[in-house]
Amino acid sequence: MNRIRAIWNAGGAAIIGWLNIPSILSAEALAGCGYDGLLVDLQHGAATLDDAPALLLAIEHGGAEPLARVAANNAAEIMRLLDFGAYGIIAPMINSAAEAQAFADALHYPPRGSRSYGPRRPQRRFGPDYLAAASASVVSLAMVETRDGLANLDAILAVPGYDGIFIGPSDLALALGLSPRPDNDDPLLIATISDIIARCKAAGKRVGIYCSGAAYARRMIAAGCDIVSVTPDLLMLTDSARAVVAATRG
Ligand code: 3PY
Ligand code: MG
Repeated sequence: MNRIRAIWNAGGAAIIGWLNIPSILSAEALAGCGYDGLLVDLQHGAATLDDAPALLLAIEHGGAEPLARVAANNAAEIMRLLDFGAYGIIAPMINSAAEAQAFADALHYPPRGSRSYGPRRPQRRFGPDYLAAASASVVSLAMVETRDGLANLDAILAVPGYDGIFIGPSDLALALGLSPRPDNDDPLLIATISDIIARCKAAGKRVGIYCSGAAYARRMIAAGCDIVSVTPDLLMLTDSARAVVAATRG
């Protein structure tokens, strides 16, 4: 069973980490730090599709559920990541019901979707029963973070075959005419996030959000989020490096 889905089924919220740095050493180590899942960011992180198999393997070996954000809502990329052992897919900038439908189709084998069969790594985890387990083994979140995505949210939510919405607060801020900044608490942004959460709940979909710090992530869980990401690896590294240098200078 996918760890994140198990947490959801038990009524909890999942906490995931976010990798911008394509290092198997830090991926494996961070995966053992208590995260429920660890995500390889192929959109804004440095990892390419070629880096993904080793990173996903290192995350699974380290003890967290391996996830990936694709660079774009591209069926071929999604299917390759699933074959390499990503058990969660986040697709950026979903703007319409048709885009949500294309996302859902890529995630499932026929007759439910159009995924092509060749599950190189999942077969090792699930054995010969993988086909029966495949759909439930993956958690899937479509990002709503643009003006079109917001305008079409109800139609996007009406599409079956994916778990829910993941909110990108920086792009969402831009869509609202605000400036993107970490853990933004601009009242318009917060009201929009609350509205998205409420509409996801009403539609029976999961909802999550990208966070920079623990306080914002806790606030978002309290607001109803089923999954939060906290804190991107590069930010943790630079924050602690600054603190160490400052403490040493005295
Ligand atoms: C956003 O905040 O727009 C994101 O996509 C998080 O990386
Ligand atoms: Mg974004």
